[in-house]
Amino acid sequence: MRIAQIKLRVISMPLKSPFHTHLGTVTEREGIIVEVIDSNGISGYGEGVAFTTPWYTEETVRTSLHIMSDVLIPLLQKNLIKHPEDAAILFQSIRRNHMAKAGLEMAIWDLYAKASLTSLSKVIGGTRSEIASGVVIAADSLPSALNQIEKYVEEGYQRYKIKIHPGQDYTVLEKIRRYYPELPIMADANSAYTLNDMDRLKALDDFNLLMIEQPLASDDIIEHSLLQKGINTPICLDESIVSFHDAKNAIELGSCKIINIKAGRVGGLYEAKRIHDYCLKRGIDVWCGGMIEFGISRAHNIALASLPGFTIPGDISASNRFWEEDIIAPEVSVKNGFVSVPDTPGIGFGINEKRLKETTRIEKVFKF
Ligand code: OSB
Ligand code: MG
Repeated sequence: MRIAQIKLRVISMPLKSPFHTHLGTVTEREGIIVEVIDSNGISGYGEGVAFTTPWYTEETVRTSLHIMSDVLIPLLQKNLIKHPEDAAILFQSIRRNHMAKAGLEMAIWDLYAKASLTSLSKVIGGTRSEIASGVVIAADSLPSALNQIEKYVEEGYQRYKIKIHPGQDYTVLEKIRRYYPELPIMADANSAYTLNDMDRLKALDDFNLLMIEQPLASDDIIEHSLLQKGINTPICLDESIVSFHDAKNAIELGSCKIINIKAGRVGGLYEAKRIHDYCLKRGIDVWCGGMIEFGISRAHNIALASLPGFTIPGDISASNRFWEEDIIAPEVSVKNGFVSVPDTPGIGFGINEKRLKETTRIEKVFKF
């Protein structure tokens, strides 16, 4: 593999409707579209999924752009990459900055798969031809949450994730359960609770939730193990798991029964796959998390979720869940609750050049 050029584009797009969590509201999404071009003119695409501000992890669009431009791309310029795993291992010399690393590493995976005329799913060991699709409800009121659920039920989604925080938990879930006694629902707290809320979280056992995601601190593993001993609802970790090492420790300590894998959060597909493989061996269910992403990252998520251990529907919704018009063509669509896994080379989605152009705010080119 000979990299000839890398293009970074910072894009910006409004969401169709605001995304509310207790940490803040997202109305406009910025992201970094990474294009890695080889000496034959083949382009591989990745997406830097950090947000504009560091509300979910410490990275931002600007720190990612800096780390990619001034640290990671120079490493790629100095070292020959024969396989995407070489890039993942090369990047291990740099601490953290996982979303910056993942954006580049995943573009290299797409390029590698395209150059091998193989789908990305197949290259990483995917076994599914379609994946079950779940959707997130991030509303600022109960009526709005109920409206959203009603709409998404019509669209056929197979799992519903409700954002909760103290005061917007028991009563909200109770109402939802009253209308939808059988719906597969789960809750995501994005670290809104502490161990002092043990009773409050125990009370949620009433609702037969598939799981509760990241109830306690974003960097905690120990306290989650104490919480899991006190409640029946399975705990799923998101923010706390930023590496294979974290996943191993959390499983060992009984801090969670399920892991949400996001390639961006753990530094790329290589690390995501290591976590997946370990969980599969240990009988821990995993699912693919979402980042309010554009089509490139969505396409990578589809390939990742085609691995055998992804047994629970993830946050992989249709392009039209968030966007009027996505930057890929065709867009990701959900039919009868499933997204089909492309079998064409690479991520299997093309670029909507017009949409990419009109949303691009910054463009940087690096020649090799
Ligand atoms: O906590 O899983 C999360 C979105 C942005 C940042 C963090 C999270 C989320 C979501 C999923 O909940 C959004 C999606 O479907 O893309
Ligand atoms: Mg989460």
